Amino acid sequence: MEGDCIFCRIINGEAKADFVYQGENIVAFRDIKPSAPVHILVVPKKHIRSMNDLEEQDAFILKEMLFTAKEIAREQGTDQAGYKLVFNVERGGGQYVFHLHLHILGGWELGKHPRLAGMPV
Ligand code: DGP
Repeated sequence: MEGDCIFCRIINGEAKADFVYQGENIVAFRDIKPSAPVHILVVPKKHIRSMNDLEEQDAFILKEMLFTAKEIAREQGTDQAGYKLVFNVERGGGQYVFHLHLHILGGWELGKHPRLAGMPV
């Protein structure tokens, strides 16, 4: 727990979030500033600053994050159409909150993903 970390405060119930999953090691909640129709953050309860700080002993956390993301994508109905999983790493990678998290971005109509604009699909 880092006192000034917003994700630690959400995990501890000191700040509100729209949770979609709460497990022993991992939680997931909706991003406050969504950049996709479905935008959910998968967050370990343990405070780890970024992917750069992930240690071998925490490999199980990464595994749980990925499998939880896969399950949430299915529950949100975006698994078949497709989705993105993104880790932003440090400032240069666009990281803003320095508590490890995995973005699930999806819910676009088939062929309407911004990356595919102008491409024949
Ligand atoms: P990143 O750039 O990878 O660090 O993304 C951090 C995301 O966290 C960003 O998309 C906005 C989201 N976010 C920041 N503060 C809050 C908050 O207080 N609540 C929720 N639900 N999301 C937040």
